Amino acid sequence: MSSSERFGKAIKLGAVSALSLVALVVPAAGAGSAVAAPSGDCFTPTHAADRSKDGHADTVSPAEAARIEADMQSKLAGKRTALSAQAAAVSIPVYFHVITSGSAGNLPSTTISKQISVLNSAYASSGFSFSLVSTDYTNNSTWYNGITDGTSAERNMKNALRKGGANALNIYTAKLGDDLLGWATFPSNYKSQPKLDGVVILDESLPGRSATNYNEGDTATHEVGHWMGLYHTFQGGCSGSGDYVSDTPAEATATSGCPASKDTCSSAGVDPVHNFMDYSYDSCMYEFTAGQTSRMKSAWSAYRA
Ligand SMILES: [Ca+2]
Ligand SMILES: [Ca+2]
Ligand SMILES: [Ca+2]
Ligand SMILES: [Zn+2]
Repeated sequence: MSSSERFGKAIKLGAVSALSLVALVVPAAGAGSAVAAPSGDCFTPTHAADRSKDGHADTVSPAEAARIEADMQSKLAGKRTALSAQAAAVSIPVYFHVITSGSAGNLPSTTISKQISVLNSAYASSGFSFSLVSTDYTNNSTWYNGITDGTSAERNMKNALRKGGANALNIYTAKLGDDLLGWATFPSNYKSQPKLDGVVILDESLPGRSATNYNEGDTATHEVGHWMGLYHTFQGGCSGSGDYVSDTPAEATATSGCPASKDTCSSAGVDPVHNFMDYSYDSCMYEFTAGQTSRMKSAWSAYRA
C-alpha cells in the first residue's frame, strides 16, 4: 500500500505459512491492500499512529479463509454437544506480558486493569469475558524495540513467556516495528504452533496512553477478535464469502478515521464502519454483531474449548 493510505488499514497476507497472523499498524508507509481515501471528518493528519499500515499478515486470502472454514465446520460436525454447551458464558484467562526496555514500555497495573475492562465491555454481548490471571514484566530491548510478526524476536519472546492452554489469552505489549498497532494469531493456528498463539499490541494503544486516535484500548479488542476467529469486515471485499458473517454488510475497503457514511459495495447495507473488526478510530468502533458472536462461539468450540 502506498503511503497515501495512511488511514486505511492495509493488510498483508502472510501467505507464507500455516500461521496466519493479523496485524494492525501505525502510520507510515505501508504495504498491503489499498484503501479508499477517508471521507470522514475525523481525519487528522497529525496523528501519531493508525491502523493503516497493517504491514503484516492481518488478514487471510479468500482461499485460505475457505480452507479454514472447511476445517472449522468439520471440527464442529464432531462436536455438536460442545457447540451448544458453548452457548453459555465463557471466562477467558488472560496472561499479560509487558515488555520493556529500561523504563520504556513500563505499564502500571491500573492501565492493564483498564484494558481488561475495555475488553469486557466490548465483548459483553458475546458471553465471553476476560479475567486477568497474571502480569509479568520483561526487560528486553530486542523484544521491545521494533518487534514485528514472523521474526525470531517474536518466536523467542513467545516461547519464553506464553502461558496456559488453547483457551488462554496471552497479550504482549511492546513498541512495535513497521508502525504496527498490533497483530494476532487465529484459533486455527493453535494446533500447529501453540507457542505462537496470542495477541501483540502497541504499548501506547492501551487506554489513556499516547497513540492518538488509538488509545482507548480497541486495538486489543480488534486483535482479540482475530484471536477469537473473526476476520476484518472488509475481508474478501464485495464478493464471495467475505468475513463469513452474514450480518456484517460487505465492504470493499477498510475504513479509516470515522466517516459519517460509507457504502462501498452494492450489496445490502452500509459499510460497518463502527464494527470492531474494521479499521476505524477507537472512538468510532464500538460493536460486534450477533453473527460475529456466533462465529466466535463456533471457533471457540472448534479450536479452544
Ligand atoms: Ca459479512
Ligand atoms: Ca452496501
Ligand atoms: Ca471504541
Ligand atoms: Zn485486523
